[in-house]
Amino acid sequence: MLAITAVTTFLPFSSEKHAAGRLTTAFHALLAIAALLAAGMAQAEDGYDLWLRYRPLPDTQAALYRSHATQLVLPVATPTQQATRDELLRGLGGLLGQAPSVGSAVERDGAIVVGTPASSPVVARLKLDARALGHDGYLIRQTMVDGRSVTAIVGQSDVAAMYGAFHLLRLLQTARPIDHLDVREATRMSLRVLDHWDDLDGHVERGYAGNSIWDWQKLPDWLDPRYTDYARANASIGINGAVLNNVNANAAILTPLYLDKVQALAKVFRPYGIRVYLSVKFSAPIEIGGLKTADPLEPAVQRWWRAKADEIYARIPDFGGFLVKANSEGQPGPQDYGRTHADGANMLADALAPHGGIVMWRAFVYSQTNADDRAKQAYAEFKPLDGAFRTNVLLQVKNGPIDFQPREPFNPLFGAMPKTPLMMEFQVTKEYLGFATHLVYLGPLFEEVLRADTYGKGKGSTVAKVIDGELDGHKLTGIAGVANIGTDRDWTGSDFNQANWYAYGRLAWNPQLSSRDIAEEWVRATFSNDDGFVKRVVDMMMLSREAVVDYMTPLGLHHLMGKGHHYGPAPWDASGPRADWTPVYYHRADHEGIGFDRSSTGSNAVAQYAPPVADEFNDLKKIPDAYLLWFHHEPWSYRMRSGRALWDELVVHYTQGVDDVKQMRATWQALDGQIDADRYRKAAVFLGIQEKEAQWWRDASIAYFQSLNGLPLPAGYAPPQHTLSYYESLSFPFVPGHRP
Ligand code: GCV
Repeated sequence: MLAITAVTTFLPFSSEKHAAGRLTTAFHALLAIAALLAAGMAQAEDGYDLWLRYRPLPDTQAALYRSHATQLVLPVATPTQQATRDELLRGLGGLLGQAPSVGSAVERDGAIVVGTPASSPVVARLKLDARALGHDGYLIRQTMVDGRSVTAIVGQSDVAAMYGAFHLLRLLQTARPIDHLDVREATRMSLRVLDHWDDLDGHVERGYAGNSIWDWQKLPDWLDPRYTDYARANASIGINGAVLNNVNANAAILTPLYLDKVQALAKVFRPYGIRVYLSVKFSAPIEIGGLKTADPLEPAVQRWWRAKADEIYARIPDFGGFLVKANSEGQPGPQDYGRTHADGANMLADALAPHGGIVMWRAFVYSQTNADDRAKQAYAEFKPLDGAFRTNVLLQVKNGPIDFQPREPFNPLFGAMPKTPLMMEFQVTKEYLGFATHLVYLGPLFEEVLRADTYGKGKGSTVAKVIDGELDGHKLTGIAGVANIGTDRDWTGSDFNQANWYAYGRLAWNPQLSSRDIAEEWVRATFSNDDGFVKRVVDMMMLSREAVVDYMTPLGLHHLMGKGHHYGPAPWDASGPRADWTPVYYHRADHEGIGFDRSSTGSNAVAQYAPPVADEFNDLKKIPDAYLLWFHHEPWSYRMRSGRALWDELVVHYTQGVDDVKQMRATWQALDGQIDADRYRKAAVFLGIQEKEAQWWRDASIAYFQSLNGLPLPAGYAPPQHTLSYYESLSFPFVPGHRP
């Protein structure tokens, strides 16, 4: 079985496009052997193949599809066209047990015709108009060519046609009907980017899936086949950009030594429509340029960046641009020279503009010397700069005003800067949601934020419409996800974490999609098309986000984790170096009550939202329970909608979180035997870890808050398993993803 995995995983054509034609015959033979060996056997799986497993479909299903996949008619002149052909051969061969023949003319009923009007004479004759679908959009239509029935996949660009091919494969993998297809797909998001917080020494900041997949030491010579498989996976969900290095950037990435390596990666990704971007350090002109200053208004600094941009584009003509973390958490920036964020962003934008590059400037900015509520600081900094940025700058804004917590209200910058393209930043890696082992499907979190109504231009001004440009007429639009990818064999530290990469990509393509539908697609492609299995696993995934909120930070609590490494609960922590990194700053609990008063009687953070939203968050009668303690400080006896006192309600939620994990575990246990043993067992063991850690979060939190309020637990609720001092004594010096 291992041999089969190796065949499907490391097919040489995935990195050697030019040799693809010669290898097709060998490929067919290998597929036939693989299909024979696989028939009737449960195949060992290690998660490497992600949602692109292409395992044989049941015979009846495969037979139905075979009649619609008799032949591939497509051009193979460019690397993207070859990659599209290779993926279809791989996918159809794996799923149907036989790969179609490849040709340039339709020779039989059931051919699949792929291409653009410019690249394929057959497509040109079809006169199917995909122009309204944009550069990346495609259509899939059943139609006739010379009296033969065909499935046509048509886009305006090679990459669009490739996206269409992946769409067709997805339909097959998820056992959807493919006769009478009439699909039209377009995306409104021009930049759909993964941000890697990967350091040059292989460490991944907040990475829980091993080391960085970029093997900088062996680049540019050794091109790990993983790079191609990474690109395939991203292209399959429409991701079209990768920021290769950490926003806490090392200036060395801009030296020729590293630019050669970046160039090599860009070459691997290019056929898949993926551009590379780099995080840059604002002080690079000093660190690697020999200048005395990095002042953005200094002509020598401007010249340095222009020359650097020229140097990069000489190597990588389709280089995407820069991502910048400036004047944030110790990073240098324009404010070091008394300049604004706009001054800094515009200087870089001017250097990139002649080449068509863009700047993603991060709004994740707060300062320990600012006495105001941390949640208000980014808005205060950036809102006055609306309209001050060049047209090739996007402001990259985290989904919430603090930092990727299990639940935050949407960031008030969304809807508040109509003249500036705002780019969403989600975190796909689970820095605050249980690292690799907790099963937390992030689709509902992403969906909740995207559907939140900012009221920026009246009712219906959702965050999705802000970032996709609809609300304010922006053409340059984008979304970024902090990647959860590493060298672990399963890429993401657990099979279920793959769903978060997948969901991020699908929502990046179309922010209106439903997270439940995406979960179903993913489960079908990743595990099984058995309807009963799919329903139970999707239900479990949909429950998982609320579960983590409940066992970690219920009712609007936030930022209660251990300092620095962020592993486990530490609500008691009031230690240095700065108040806004301590849990006590955020929960403000004492003998009387709990919560951060951000209402009009407190920090007045509510005033940063449009009036209908501000009013809802400000008013105790209107605020949803989920945000109560984010915006209000209330006595422990505060009467909740449920009729319970706030303290009792907190305990109920903490306990519910643990119970939900127990239920998820039981669901998974009942599915034993329905998928391959290895992936089943890993998820089962991880759910066990999650249950232990959920209990730990509940108990430590309850023990601490009870030490302040001295109140009894509601009847029937178990006391913490250990004393508060036990929880406080735990120490974790070697947590992944963090350098002590
Ligand atoms: C890359 C949080 C994380 C940091 C991260 C930072 C950011 O503070 O803990 O690891 O740094 O956000 O997004 O810049």
